[in-house]
Amino acid sequence: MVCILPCCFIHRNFRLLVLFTYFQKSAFATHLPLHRSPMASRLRLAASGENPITYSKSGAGGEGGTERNPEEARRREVTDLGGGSEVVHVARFVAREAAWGWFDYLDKRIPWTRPTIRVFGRSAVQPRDTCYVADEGLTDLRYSGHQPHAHSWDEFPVLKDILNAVHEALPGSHFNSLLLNRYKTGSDYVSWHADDEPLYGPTPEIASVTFGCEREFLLRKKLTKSQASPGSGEVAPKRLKVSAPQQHSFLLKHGSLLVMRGYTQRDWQHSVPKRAKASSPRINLTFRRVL
Ligand SMILES: O=C(O)CCC(=O)C(=O)O
Repeated sequence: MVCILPCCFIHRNFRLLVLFTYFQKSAFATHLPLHRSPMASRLRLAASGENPITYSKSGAGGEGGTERNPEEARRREVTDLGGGSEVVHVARFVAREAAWGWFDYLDKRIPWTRPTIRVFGRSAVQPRDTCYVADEGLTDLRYSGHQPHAHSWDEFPVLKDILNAVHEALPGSHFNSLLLNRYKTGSDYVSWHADDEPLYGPTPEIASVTFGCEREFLLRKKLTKSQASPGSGEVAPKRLKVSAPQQHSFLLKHGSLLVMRGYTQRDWQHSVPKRAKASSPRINLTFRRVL
């Protein structure tokens, strides 16, 4: 008896100690900075049910690596803008590490220029860096009085990898040209416009892939003629009531894909406004099909 009592006491306390250590560990584990390790970030994505396309290290920034996750399609968000216009958003299109590999490659290897363009009859330096890549023999692209030089895909093999990934995600698409933009800081932007140049036809599909700093992408409905000049009728209305255009906002994150379809270019405009808080560069690729 003398011997049994201390033994029970020690045994019980030992169990308590084991339980305490276990709970302390698991509670601590949930507060570990998971995002710091690349492996952990993949685990975190897997745990959250997000299924990015993943590329082997050699594919990111190298040529050809394509270890893909075929379940990527699950995470797409479709926004019906009405009137036959649609936007598809895939927040995790490219896995984080691969996307940083591509960012570094594009940042260093693309021959970025900042051309002078014409806006509302005035010359101005375009408020972002740009580059254009296209198949040979296509109609030249011209916007804001500027005709960019068309580079060949062969100069940038990584762009072919990204193009293949986009084609895989969007069955039936056949992009043959690409406009690249680099926003160095939050002061760089693209103002309201539509990619409604006739060379893309009436219902172009435009696929936009983002790397680096996340930025807001805005869409607003174009005003109809009567909305744009409400006083132009025979009888002037007593009070002009111009309603605000419909607007949508998407936060385009590192490795995301946004697709504009249907009549989006005919009926809507888009922009990436200045943002003081965006302190690091963003690279955006818009894949298009010249008809
Ligand atoms: O940077 C973006 O997300 C948009 C680029 C764009 O509007 C364009 O290339 O026409």
